[in-house]
Amino acid sequence: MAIDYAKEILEGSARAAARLISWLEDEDPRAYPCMEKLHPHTGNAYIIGITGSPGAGKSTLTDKLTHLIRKKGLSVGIIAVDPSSPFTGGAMLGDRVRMSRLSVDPGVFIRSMATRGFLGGMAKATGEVVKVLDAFGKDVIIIETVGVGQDEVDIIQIADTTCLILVPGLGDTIQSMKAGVMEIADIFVINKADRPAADQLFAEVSLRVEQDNHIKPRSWTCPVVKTIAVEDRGVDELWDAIGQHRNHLKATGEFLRKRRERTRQETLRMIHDGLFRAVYQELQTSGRLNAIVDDILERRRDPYSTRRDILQHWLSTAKHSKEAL
Ligand SMILES: Nc1nc2c(ncn2[C@@H]2O[C@H](COP(=O)(O)OP(=O)(O)O)[C@@H](O)[C@H]2O)c(=O)[nH]1
Ligand SMILES: [Mg+2]
Repeated sequence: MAIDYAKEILEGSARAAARLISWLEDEDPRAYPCMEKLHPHTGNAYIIGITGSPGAGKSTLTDKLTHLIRKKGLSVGIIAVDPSSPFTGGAMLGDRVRMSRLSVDPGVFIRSMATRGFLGGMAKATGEVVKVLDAFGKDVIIIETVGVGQDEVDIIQIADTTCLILVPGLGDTIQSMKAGVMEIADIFVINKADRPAADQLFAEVSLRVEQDNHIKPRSWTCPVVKTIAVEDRGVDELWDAIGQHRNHLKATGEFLRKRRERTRQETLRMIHDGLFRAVYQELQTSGRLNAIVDDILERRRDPYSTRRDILQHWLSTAKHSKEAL
């Protein structure tokens, strides 16, 4: 009998959720029958992205925000993605300590993920984990990630509302900010507002938002919120801003449009992955791959007609490869 984590998760088992997530991270094929069963129970959670430089206060803010959301009677799932500490676990340990009070609350599920550099990518794994927590019944899911590379931009695109955390004096001046980073933000947060340079950064960011709106008018004007995460200040305002953005998305139809686009991308990616895996397996098991590479390397063949031949061959034998799908 296959282990039915889906059933256990729907019955409220955090242990089963954790196990299924490990399978997903390892791309263990046993995860997929469970995910099929969970799919009808997904789509209800609201997804918040918290991004910014290391040390900006993302974990502290996530912790405080989570306490606030819990007080409103909603449950929370937290996914901490930290590509800067792939194997050491240093930053993740820090996050765990910071969120220690939360970890004893059954209404909160915390998962740290480190990049492993596998083919599937972090964004894919994070998207799957979001679905598990969604089906598990979490009302709000917070993804904390360092906002640097493309992988992180992809991760943050999973979120309905993205908060970019900026800090005075961390080199987070508006000039140094890449256009792409500005564009992914729905809400700007100036954290560590206890620092003297906070007002200046606040003014800079506000001006930049105004200018950007002028150049390229958007139906949503990004609010700029000041917080002092360590003192639990400004967190109410942040939660209000998130609520306003959510209302805006729903009222304009943008919410559904974004989710539809995400589903479309995901469906195409899954077809892509599935086909690739099937063809790759066939090449591996038949032992043809090395010979093909030698042929191309020694100019006996070219990669273009080779691709066509491989796909044609695979299609003609596809019925034998059915189990690979
Ligand atoms: N002064 C001050 N320090 C803060 C504030 N928020 C967080 N910190 C501190 O900044 C450091 C990094 O915070 P952390 O939440 O781990 O940042 P992350 O790397 O973005 O997750 C910690 O030592 C926090 O105590 C704040 O509002 N003011
Ligand atoms: Mg952190």
